[in-house]
Amino acid sequence: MNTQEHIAIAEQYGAHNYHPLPVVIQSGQGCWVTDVEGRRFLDMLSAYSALNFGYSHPHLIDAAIAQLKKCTLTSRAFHNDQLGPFCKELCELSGYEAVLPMNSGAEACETAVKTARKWGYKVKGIAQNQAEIICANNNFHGRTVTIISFSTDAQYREGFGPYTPGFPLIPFGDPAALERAITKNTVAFFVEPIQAESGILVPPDGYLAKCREICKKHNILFILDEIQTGLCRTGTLFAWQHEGAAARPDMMCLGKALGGGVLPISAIITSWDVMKVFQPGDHGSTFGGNPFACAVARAAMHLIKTMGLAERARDMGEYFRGKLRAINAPAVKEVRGRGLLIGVEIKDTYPQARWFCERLMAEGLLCKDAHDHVIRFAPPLVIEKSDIDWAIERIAKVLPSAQPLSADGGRKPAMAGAGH
Ligand code: IF1
Repeated sequence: MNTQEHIAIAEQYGAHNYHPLPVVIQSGQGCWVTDVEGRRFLDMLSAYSALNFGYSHPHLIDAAIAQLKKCTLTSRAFHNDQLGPFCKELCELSGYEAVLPMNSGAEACETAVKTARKWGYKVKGIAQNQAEIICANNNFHGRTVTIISFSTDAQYREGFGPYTPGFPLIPFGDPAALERAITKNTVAFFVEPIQAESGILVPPDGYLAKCREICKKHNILFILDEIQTGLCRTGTLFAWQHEGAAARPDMMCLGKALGGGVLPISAIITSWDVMKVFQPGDHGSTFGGNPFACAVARAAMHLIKTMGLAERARDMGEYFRGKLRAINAPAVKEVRGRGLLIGVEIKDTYPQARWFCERLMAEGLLCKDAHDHVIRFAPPLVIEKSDIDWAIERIAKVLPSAQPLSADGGRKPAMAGAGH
């Protein structure tokens, strides 16, 4: 089947909850993919930071195949020989004490919410059903009903009510707003260290450390969603580490790259003081902690420890941002980001980011808009300098080719569902 035929059957039989670029990927190696027509593309999205190790990394594929042949699933009704080592290695890597494994990122965030609420009732002594978890405007933590209940994005919420109560919202990047929002019922502040979906928004220096200090002072949990930013993406193992130990959260949500881009596995990690709130039967998942995912995650953690990925992401990110800034196209408002999580914001007098992504695709480079006006570049962390140079040649051709929109029309309306 060719590209059009693949797209046609996906459209006919699959729900229309995405609006993908019209490329049908068949295989991938490192940072490069090949489509069903045999064309090659440089991937600068990495499945939204899940493919930090690139496609088909031999160490991950070998670990996956070995475990696949042994045992894939036991459920938590029994022990399996991968779960314990996985939890231990994740604790050693992160410096935390206890792990609760799940599957998707959204499930990890749900687990964080449940944990914080239970901690509030059992440890802090908050009155039943009164717990509040403060979240930030423009957050993105996933798609479940509870999580979209605290989204501020109309498209993610509309038509999915009634919503879960208990999530006051404050502006991102403003510690004073956090302190003002805290009440006697507050159990946690839950936030992304960099808001990726909202356009790679990096908070002011010192923001996370200040938030941690406020949380400590008021005895509330400081919880970071490192699902997209974690595991070396931003140039440190976790994004909060840019601010040092002063920003260390009480709990983190991890996902995406934890499964090496091979399969879904997520987790919350925290202290025993918090994790102790769970008793057998309180929470769980059929596939959570399965030996297949744990074995692959262990291989992914081994790569993190041995490949120098964080330094790579930092150096390549700096190099890439420098080259992007040097392009100096009139359409560009700002180039920002940390490590290899990079956003190029387009001025609103120019076409939307999708327009650029389509043209970059025609040049052999795959990337994705974040909201309407930001081109997101987040390549696998194994990317080579020569790949970045190759990309920059294409980007330097496409960015300046955009013409300003006519004064009367302003920005053209997005295509339906253009965000995804
Ligand atoms: C989609 C965005 C990225 C996440 C953070 C939790 C989750 C995500 C910080 C949930 C997931 C993905 C999901 C995907 C698009 C994508 C995304 F644009 F929507 F925001 F990456 F930027 N926390 N992000 O980024 O993890 O349940 O998906 O495993 O929903 O379309 P998940």
